Amino acid sequence: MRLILVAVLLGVALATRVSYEGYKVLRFNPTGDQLKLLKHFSNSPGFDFWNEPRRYGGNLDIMVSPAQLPFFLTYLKQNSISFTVLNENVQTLIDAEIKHQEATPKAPRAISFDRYYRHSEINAYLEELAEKFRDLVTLESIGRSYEDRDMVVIKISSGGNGTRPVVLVDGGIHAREWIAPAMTLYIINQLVENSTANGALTDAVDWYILPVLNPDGYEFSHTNDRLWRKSRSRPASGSCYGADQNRNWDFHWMENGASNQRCSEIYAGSEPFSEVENRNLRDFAEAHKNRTKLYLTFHSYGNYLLYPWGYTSDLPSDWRTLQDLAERVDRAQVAAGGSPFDIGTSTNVLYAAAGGSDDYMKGVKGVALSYTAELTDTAYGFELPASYILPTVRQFFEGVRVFGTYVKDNFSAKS
Ligand SMILES: *[C@@H]1O[C@H](CO)[C@@H](O)[C@H](O)[C@H]1NC(C)=O
Ligand SMILES: *[C@@H]1O[C@H](CO)[C@@H](O)[C@H](O)[C@H]1NC(C)=O
Ligand SMILES: *[C@@H]1O[C@H](CO)[C@@H](O)[C@H](O)[C@H]1NC(C)=O
Ligand SMILES: CC(=O)N[C@H]1CO[C@H](CO)[C@@H](O)[C@@H]1O
Ligand SMILES: [Zn+2]
Repeated sequence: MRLILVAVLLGVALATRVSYEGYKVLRFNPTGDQLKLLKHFSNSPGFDFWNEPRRYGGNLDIMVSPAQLPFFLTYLKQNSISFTVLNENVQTLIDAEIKHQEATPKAPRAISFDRYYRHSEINAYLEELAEKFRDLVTLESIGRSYEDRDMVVIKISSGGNGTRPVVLVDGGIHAREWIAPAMTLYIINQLVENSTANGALTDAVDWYILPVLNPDGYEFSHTNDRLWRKSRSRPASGSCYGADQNRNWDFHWMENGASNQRCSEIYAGSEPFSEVENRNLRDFAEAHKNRTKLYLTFHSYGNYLLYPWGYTSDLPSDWRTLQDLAERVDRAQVAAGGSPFDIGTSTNVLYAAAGGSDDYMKGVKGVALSYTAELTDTAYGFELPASYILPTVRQFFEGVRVFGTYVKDNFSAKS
């Protein structure tokens, strides 16, 4: 009986997974005119823009369904738009990933970064650390997600009684960008469990880290649709769930690079802060804004290190400081074996997007140093095999070390 039940449940789970069989990812290096043509497809069924070119000559990757492919290829030919095939069949990678996720032992065991962890495993890890490292770690629930998941911030503080400068970190605002929560977990792991090597980063600075800012979307991307991006809030009408949480912050909301169409991947939400997950982080950031000196939010992919503004191509008055620090971060991660990041404002000439968390933290919460990191530039895009997790997060941790050292050197009382 039980076996049959398990089989039935498994069947249901498998049946509800979205298939990307025959979907291809095409990579373009479009001219300005070509980009205009290609952008017409950005909200069409069967087309998924995996990224946006950040600068002239940058890459644009578009996933196309098998149904749309013949027509699209003809269109490209007629308009003399060249491309390369980045991925022949997205489902092949997803199948391999599912197999690996299932074959690799799950928690409880020492954290190992050899697979992507589920939201419940991530929270369990935080609890384990809070129990084992009572002098260093406390947890704070900042609220529940739309589907009632606990959003837990880990506070790493070796003392100072709440007077030290704070570095605020999050990841996973976009569900399918799995390397982002993995990066936040590695930072936690290194700051807490590798204090011999990293004690200097926590002896004068407090770290507040939210591993998954979109837990419902993240889980949905594990169980139903690997390439889900948005939150999972129920629409007032229609069948398109969720909003792009990185268009939903209340700073120049909807002014640029966002959509008011519910089905769009960049739907900004019905109003600023329509998404409860963002409200939760907003309130937490408000409570600690006096001490927060640096905000760092992880995404993938493309190897970009971006700072405000995203809503306009205007530069903030302190852009030199932001640029210089980003360059130092990049040098450190390159020295650790990473490939170089493109550095600049989120708008970077071509692609404005208002309502992002980095703009909000700087523009509203007054966190001068605010960055978005788009990790990895492999041909896998979001479908980064688990074997890449450890090298990726190790390399970028050296950049995180530069961020933390900068905050310590510039903002701590050094008492
Ligand atoms: C920390 O703050 C509390 C209350 O604000 C105070 O009672 C305590 O003495 C402080 N501890 C240190 C080490 O400063
Ligand atoms: C601790 O940090 C050092 C220095 O970055 C690194 O070489 C080592 O691999 C880390 N150890 C663990 C267990 O992560
Ligand atoms: C932040 O600092 C300002 C001015 O120093 C003070 O008025 C305010 O109460 C502080 N807010 C918090 C949340 O500590
Ligand atoms: C403004 C300021 O004091 N900047 C300093 C921050 O700390 C770094 C060292 O990590 C210095 O090089 C900067 O001059
Ligand atoms: Zn993203």
